[in-house]
Amino acid sequence: MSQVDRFARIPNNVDLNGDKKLQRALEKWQPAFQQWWMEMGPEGFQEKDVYLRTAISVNADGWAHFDYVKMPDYRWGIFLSDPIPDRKIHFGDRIGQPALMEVPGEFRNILRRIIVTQADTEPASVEQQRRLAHTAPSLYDMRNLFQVNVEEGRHLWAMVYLLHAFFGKDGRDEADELLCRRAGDPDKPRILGAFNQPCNDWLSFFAFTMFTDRDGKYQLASLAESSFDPLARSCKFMLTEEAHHLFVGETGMQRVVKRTAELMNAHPGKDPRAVGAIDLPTIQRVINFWYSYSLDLFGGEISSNSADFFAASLKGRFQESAREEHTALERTREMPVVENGRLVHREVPLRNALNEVLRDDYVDDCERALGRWNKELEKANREERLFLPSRRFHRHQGEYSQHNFNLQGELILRDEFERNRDVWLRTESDDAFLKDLMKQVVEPGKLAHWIAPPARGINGLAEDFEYVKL
Ligand code: BYC
Repeated sequence: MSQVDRFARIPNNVDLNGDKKLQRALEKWQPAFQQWWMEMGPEGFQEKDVYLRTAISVNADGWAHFDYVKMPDYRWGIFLSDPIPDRKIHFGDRIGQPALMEVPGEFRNILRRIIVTQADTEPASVEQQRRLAHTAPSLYDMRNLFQVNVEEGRHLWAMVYLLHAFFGKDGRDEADELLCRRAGDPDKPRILGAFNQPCNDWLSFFAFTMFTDRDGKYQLASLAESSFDPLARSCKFMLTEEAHHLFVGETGMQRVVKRTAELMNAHPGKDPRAVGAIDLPTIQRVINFWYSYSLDLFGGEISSNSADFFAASLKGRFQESAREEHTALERTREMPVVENGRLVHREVPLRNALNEVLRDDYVDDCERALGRWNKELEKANREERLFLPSRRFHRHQGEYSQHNFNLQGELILRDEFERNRDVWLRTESDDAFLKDLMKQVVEPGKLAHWIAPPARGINGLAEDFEYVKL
């Protein structure tokens, strides 16, 4: 088991103390990170005591410690899951060879690009969410927001460690750049589309942690299969923390849907907005918006990059180890593509379709969560149902991005899309309504009118525990 140094300036289980050059480089990056956190982290709450969990080991039983912490004092550290002795590469063109402990020259550029892309999403999400605490529906939710934020910060550390440790000066420069780009800034935007979209209300926050963080789960899981062992082990441990972020999103949406159904039943015939509920069409539009941007995060349906990543054994499929065939050669994947103004089926070599294969697993997972939200409607005897739009709807990357589709995935003309835009996608007036509705609630145990209470508190504590001391 790897030794965790909890009390070092940078907590770690990678023996930083034994590599003075790396330690110095990371200790130089640390104040820049902290400055970024003060500038771009949660606005207005940096001095408050927050009941947070901090990673302190990589043991499955008891990896986290819970206590009050001021966010700038959070112990962001570097944790890799324990190594597997004599690990062998289990997919791609290098099956059977020993896992890589260093970066081979020929893979340097693509591996760096994968790591930088992963890294860039972490600070981006913190930037997108930095003002949300001002409208938190409860102390419980505010605390969850901060928990997600500090852990995204730790995930940035996980990737920056890899850049510093394995990519020399290029890696250090990339690590500096990660603190310079800004979510939504037209002059220095974040790399991937979803991370430049505004996330200014809690319905968007829950949809983001449900759909966008869930892309994170699938990307991290495929990188946890990587032949580059330090990346695989970093991602494996990140997934442990990620599970809570997905919980926040999925149950947050569920609590909103539940409350809406209650208020609709209590006030039959009334406009739900007039009785302080978030109406189902608004919830659906917010789902459509974040789901479609999150689908884009898997990249193009047909991608030579994905084939290269797999061939080089750098990025596998979801649960690659559990699959039967690990070369992904000699198989194809059928998918609809647009040709001459019509949707037709095309057979694509499997290696070029791996983004779509990963998207399949993601879509199934999203459908499962939708089922739970609809269960709330069913339990309340409502007939309305929420749904996921077609994966072709409102896409900005890949095969479908040059065309227009309706929610069912039928090819339509641009005019028709534009005529329906405000019915299908969140509008400025939705944003204004949500802004007006969402007011901060800070009394322990109390909740905003538009959301149902959580099923239980954090870490076995009561719902009215003082999760943030204001
Ligand atoms: N926006 O061959 P293509 C998370 C670019 S989220 C903008 O179609 P490829 C988290 C692409 O970079 C998980 N650009 O796709 C969640 C390429 O550009 P270059 C993050 C995009 O390369 C919430 C070009 O289009 N992790 O952890 O097979 C909170 C053609 O690309 C987009 C990763 O992304 C887009 N949506 O796959 C906090 C894992 N999509 O190179 C955290 C690492 C594609 O021609 N990244 N492009 O300039 C990857 O594995 C791949 O880069 C992608 C794209 C899956 C993103």
